[in-house]
Amino acid sequence: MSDLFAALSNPRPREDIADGAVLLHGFFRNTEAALIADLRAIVQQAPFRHMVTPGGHTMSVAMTNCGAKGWVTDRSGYRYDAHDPDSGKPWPAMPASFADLAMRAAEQGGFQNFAPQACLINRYRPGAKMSLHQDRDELDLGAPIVSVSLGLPATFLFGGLQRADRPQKFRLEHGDIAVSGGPARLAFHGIAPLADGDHPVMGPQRINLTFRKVQ
Ligand code: MD3
Ligand code: FE
Repeated sequence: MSDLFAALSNPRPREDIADGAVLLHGFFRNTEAALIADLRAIVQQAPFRHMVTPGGHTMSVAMTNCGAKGWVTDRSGYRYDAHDPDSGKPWPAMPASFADLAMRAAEQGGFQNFAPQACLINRYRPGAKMSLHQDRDELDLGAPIVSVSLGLPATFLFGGLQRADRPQKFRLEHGDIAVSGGPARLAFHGIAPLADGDHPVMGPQRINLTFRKVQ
């Protein structure tokens, strides 16, 4: 594809949403084959599961991980763990296709040398949501979080540093990447209940990959 055609077919590639937060629209559109093949292999080794929050609620989003560490929750709390609690095995390694994409996106967002240690993989089926929350289980809050969306579109809720701040809404589509760091790193955010649909590549679901430096 020529650069001119790429630019014409992706008219709004970059959307700055706050100081430290940017949406990169269509970042991997049309080049997702390796990413999706690697995703399928991870999910075969470490299947999606619905985890339980410390409060005893089963999450509507199903999750798995790849990388040296994975995010888990159960009745005892949230933590990063090197092992999949369902199998006792280490999480699948982070594929180069994942790490390279995250690093290139972080660079576009103004964060050099991003080296993700964990990739949390979220699966939303229609109706699944993620309530407003902060990501604060990572020790190094100087590193950004890079999030990659695949499949059905979602409404991303981006609030402020206080839970009560009214969130702004942004649409996240297949191929979009969000980079959140700096002053936006502790912003409250969430995903509205996923609307019904059937994505041509991913089927009736949305998958989100979030890349994190944990330690
Ligand atoms: C803004 N995931 O896994 S990604 C999560 O689409 C999570 O599955 C959502 O929130 C999802 O924790 C949203 C976009 C995102 C991720 C991390 C952020 C936005 C963020 C951290 C700070 C501010
Ligand atoms: Fe989050």
